[in-house]
Amino acid sequence: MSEKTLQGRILQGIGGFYYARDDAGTVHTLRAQGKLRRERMKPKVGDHVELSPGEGEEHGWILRILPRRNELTRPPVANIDVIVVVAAAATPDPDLMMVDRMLLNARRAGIAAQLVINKSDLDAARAADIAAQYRGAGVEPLMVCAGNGAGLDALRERLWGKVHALAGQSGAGKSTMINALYGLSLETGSLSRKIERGKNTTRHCQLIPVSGGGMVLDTPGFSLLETDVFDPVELKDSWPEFAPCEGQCYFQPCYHATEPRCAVREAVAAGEIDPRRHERYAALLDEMRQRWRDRYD
Ligand SMILES: Nc1nc2c(ncn2[C@@H]2O[C@H](COP(=O)(O)OP(=O)(O)O)[C@@H](O)[C@H]2O)c(=O)[nH]1
Ligand SMILES: [Mg+2]
Ligand SMILES: [Zn+2]
Repeated sequence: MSEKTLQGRILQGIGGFYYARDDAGTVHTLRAQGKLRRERMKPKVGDHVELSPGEGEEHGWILRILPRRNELTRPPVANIDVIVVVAAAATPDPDLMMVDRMLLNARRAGIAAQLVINKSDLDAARAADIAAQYRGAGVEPLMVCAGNGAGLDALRERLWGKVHALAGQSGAGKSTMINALYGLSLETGSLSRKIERGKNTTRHCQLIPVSGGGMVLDTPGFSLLETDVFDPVELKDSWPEFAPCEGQCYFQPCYHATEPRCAVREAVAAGEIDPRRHERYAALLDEMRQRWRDRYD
């Protein structure tokens, strides 16, 4: 093993091999050291690692995984800066319950979320209405049209230098958006010939470095729809627009669902919080209460 150690970031992992880029931009082919395997520390795409580079045709080794800032299980990725939740204004009809679930899961994972409403060319009024629903929700909605590029400069600017992943309904325009943002061609664009060679069409999740020092995660079916079971009283913490009301309800704690003299419900009635967003919150709360009751079954 080489004496030299470097730091790198895992861009991709396939069949026990990992591809990590060091600070100088060199991509190393690596395997995880036995010690990591024994400790069941499985490297994830996005991990910062200490590595020992291979010599010649030999692969190198991942010696250590540096502490993670955040991580997801499916897909197994770590240290994502922003999750871009993409919803189409039309075709397919936007499923805002799905959007809210994704925002919840991003928040629970400790990852910032950016809401992007695509296909604003198809229904500008609907796009604006969706954006309005997320006022105060901490996702600064952007309306774009990946098809003709409208709004993409603003989005690119927000994502500049960040490691980001796009999530959303199939057909919402995620691939089109990534290609339009970065001049990529996801189906054919490859990180490295070496990785591609001899592989079939199964797509793995990979980080693609883009201009500005950021990276975009290319992954088949990033759903972000699985929520762990947790105490339903915590659910409200993932609705930033409720925060100004916190502590002002008659009941403490308050679930902000059906309680009388609830400051959140009053804010909804006063038009300060979007009623549809609150309605979906109440539905998710019912679901979590049920799951919480059934958690030992
Ligand atoms: N009208 C319109 N169509 C779009 C736009 N963005 C993507 N599409 C189309 O929507 C379809 C699905 O896009 P795709 O990128 O494959 O969606 P994905 O499943 O989220 O990756 C394709 O036919 C795209 O051409 C847009 O801004 N406007
Ligand atoms: Mg796609
Ligand atoms: Zn309340």
